[in-house]
Order: sequence, then C-alpha cells, then structure tokens
Amino acid sequence: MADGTQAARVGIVCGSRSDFPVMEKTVEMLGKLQIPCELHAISAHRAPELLFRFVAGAEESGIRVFIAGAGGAAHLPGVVAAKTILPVIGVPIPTQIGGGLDSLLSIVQMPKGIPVATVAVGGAENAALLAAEILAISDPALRTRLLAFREAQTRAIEEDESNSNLR
Ligand code: RP5
Repeated sequence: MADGTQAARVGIVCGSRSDFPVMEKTVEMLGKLQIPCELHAISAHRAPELLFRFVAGAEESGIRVFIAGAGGAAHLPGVVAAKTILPVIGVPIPTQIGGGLDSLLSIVQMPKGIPVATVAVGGAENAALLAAEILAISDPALRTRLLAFREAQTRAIEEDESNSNLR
C-alpha cells in the first residue's frame, strides 16, 4: 500500500499479511497527520533478499523512518535496523503466547549497537506518533499538526462528561 501522490516518508513493513489489521492502524494515524507512508508485508525469514532491497532503496525514495511489526520469532525490526541508520520503530504483534510476550521480547532485546525503539504489544498508533515526532524535529508544519492532535486529545477528555461520576 502506498500513498499515490507524495513520496512516502515512513516505510512500514511487517512479517506477514496477517499483521495488516494491526499495522493498518499506523497507516490510519499517519494519514490523520498527513504523513505519506507505504506498507509492505516482507518476511525477514522467508524473503530476506527482498527485505534488504526494500531497505536499501528506502532512503533514496524519501523514507526517513521505518516502522516494523512482527509476531512470534519477531526478528524483522532488528534485521531492518541492522541494514540502515534510519530510525526503526518496532511493533510487537499480539500472539497466543502471553498476549504477544514472545513478540515483545524478540523485538525489545536488541544487542547494543543496533537500536530498535519498541512500542507496546499492538502499539501501532504510538509507533505512528513516534515516527511523526521524529519527522517533526525538522518539519515545523508537522510539529503544528502534532501539537493540535495533542490538544484535541486532551480537550476530548476534559469535555467528555462520562469521564466523571458526579452525584
Ligand atoms: C511473523 O509470524 C509475522 O510477523 C506474523 O506475525 C507471524 C505469523 O505469520 P503468518 O503465519 O500469518 O504468515 O513472521
């Protein structure tokens, strides 16, 4: 999946199409912030050469941050990080084992020298927001949109009367 009008700035990759329901939440959040992105299913185990080609071509095509989601023996984010010095954000996909504890530990326990910024299990929206914050360092218009997002989030809580139980 790719935004047809502008070059993608965030490259999203996951180990299988079965991860799409989780990873599409990153696409949705990036869309709200008007950040072009592209989403691919490329298994680090089943198609490593295709993954290497995708990572190698990414910077040239305009990608500045990767988001990589995988479940179980979730090596994909770490392998992406091994092949680039662009920031890599890892999304552990929920599984039957401890709700995705296997995915979380596979992604978060990177060896020193090759970092992956790991979000919560299924934390697809936060992965998108973290990518947006990285891009916003050098994009004042995006910074303004992110601040507006935060303000709207806070206002929605303040204005929602069902958050209080007053008798
Ligand atoms: C991982 O194995 C994928 O990221 C997915 O979460 C999990 C299961 O993959 P499929 O069996 O659905 O292809 O590589």
